[in-house]
Amino acid sequence: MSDDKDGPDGEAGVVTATRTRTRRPPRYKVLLLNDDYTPMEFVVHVLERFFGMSHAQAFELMLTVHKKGLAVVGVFPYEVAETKVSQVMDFARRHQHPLQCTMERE
Ligand code: TYC
Repeated sequence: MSDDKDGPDGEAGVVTATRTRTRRPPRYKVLLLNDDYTPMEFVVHVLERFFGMSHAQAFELMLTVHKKGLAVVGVFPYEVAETKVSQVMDFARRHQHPLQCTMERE
């Protein structure tokens, strides 16, 4: 029996096994590193300004970095992560603080 869904050779019921996989684009963690010199208030300001955090969120995350040495402050597509890192590094440099921000593939 052949119907409209059959191909030209009448291959009803044959499911093609090969399928192009849908890959989600890689994401990148933006990490903030602790140091002994950057003022806590400056770090809080950075987190509010460049990562859209509330003051309370920013303060809590700053303390996590201070205590643990580093923390992930956000996860983004490559170009967004790169922009955040540049913004933080430029801002810190302009204020003469040694704050370090890096990114790594998730
Ligand atoms: N450790 C710094 C201080 O005691 C504060 C600080 C927190 C610095 C987080 C960097 O990413 C940082 N002033």
